[in-house]
Amino acid sequence: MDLFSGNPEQMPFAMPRSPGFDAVWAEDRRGYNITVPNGAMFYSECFFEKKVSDRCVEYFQENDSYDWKNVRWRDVEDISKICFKNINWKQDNIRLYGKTVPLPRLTAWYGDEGRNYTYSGITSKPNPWNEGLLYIRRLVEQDCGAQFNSLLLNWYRDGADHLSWHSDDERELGRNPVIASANFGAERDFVIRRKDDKSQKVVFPLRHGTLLLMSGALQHHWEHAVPKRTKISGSRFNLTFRHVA
Ligand SMILES: O=C(O)CCC(=O)C(=O)O
Repeated sequence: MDLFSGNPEQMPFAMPRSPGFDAVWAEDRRGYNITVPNGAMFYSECFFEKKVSDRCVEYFQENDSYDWKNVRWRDVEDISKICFKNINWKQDNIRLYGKTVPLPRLTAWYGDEGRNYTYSGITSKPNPWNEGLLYIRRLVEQDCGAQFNSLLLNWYRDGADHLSWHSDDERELGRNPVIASANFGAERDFVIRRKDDKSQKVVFPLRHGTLLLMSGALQHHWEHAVPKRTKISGSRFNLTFRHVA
């Protein structure tokens, strides 16, 4: 696929050089307004100040059992035995080819009471918001002008943890949902591909402090994934803010 990357010195991702694809720098928001056929996105590489991002990585891991800076979380057998100070992490299981297997990442669901959410066949009852998560939500809402009542946190303990192709098109998210993705810790690729032409792909590097917004009809025409990156040893935390009806 022929790609362009605007000013190659500055643009952190490459866009297909085809009709319907564009990325325009928005100085006021310090990010790119992105158009893809049947979808819109916004990408701000350094949306969160470094000190906020650093504190988030600590906040998500603080616990009563391990020094988060030195533990290899992959080796911790039973995450449910650890008392995390701020986030109620859980290891879900899914059915795959007739077998029950652990989801290849840890998750936590937060939100307004009663906003239950089902995805990958798992129904999650939200944990109540806490100060740290509300602080991040405020920053995101102020920038994008949307309101969110629900949040899914994903913890990729290392590059073996990943997320398979899917779109966030559950009915309770509404017709053309705005979804805001806040990213902390290790850099990982976030890949979108068209549902009706899987060769059309765009790769966005999501870094420590990056904000990515997805909107328009994107969820109907595109799917996304976070592929394995076996060389990555560090944790990555992803927060997707949503509005659940
Ligand atoms: O980790 C990410 O960047 C994506 C998360 C996501 O798409 C999801 O949880 O549905």
